[in-house]
Amino acid sequence: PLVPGSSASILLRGFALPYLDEVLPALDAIVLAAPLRHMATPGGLRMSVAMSNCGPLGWVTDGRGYRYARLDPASGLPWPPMPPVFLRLAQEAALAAGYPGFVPDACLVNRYAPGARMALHQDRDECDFNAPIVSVSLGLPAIFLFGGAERADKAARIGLLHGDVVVWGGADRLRFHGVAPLKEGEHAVLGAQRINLTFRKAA
Ligand code: MD5
Ligand code: FE
Repeated sequence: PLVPGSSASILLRGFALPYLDEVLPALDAIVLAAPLRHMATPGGLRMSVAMSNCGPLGWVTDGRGYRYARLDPASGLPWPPMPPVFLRLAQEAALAAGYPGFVPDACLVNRYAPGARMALHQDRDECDFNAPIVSVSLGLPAIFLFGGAERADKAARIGLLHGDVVVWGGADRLRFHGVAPLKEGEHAVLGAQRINLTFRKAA
């Protein structure tokens, strides 16, 4: 377990590393077609994390709320397709964590520059909370905040490194979670940023 009392999430250290020769060029193509952008929360605040998506559905936020959308609001075009290596990585990680048959239809690309953070929240915009979420960390290390079922519950701090994959499932799927402000640094492969790929079954 990730922390005592958590049963259904698994941290797979370095699981993504063998995939990166294919993943990184595919990621470059995605952010060329659907550039990373700072979206606004429903309350009108600019998010410090820059985001894009690939796959049939993409997570978006604006003054109308949070939702999954088939089209990139910036271009009016469908999001770039999910590269086969992304799907393979997500499915093989889910299988390794005990979740066979995971078929993600959304991949959110989160880009953290130094100082960027994600406040404690739950992922509740998906239709099926029984499906796990697979997250892939790339670039600079981050401190992940793994909270409880209530916002006020104390969060455990988990260091996530380049190539780490976490499969969030079962009872952990609806825990509050976030990312502490990214520390300055220069990663040998990714430079001064952390990228997180989050694979979900949204529909
Ligand atoms: C990140 N992104 O590192 C994280 C990885 C997001 C987000 O939180 O919403 O884009 S996904 C971590 C996650 C997902 C679902 C459940 C739990 C954690 N959890 O129960 O702790 O950019
Ligand atoms: Fe989240």
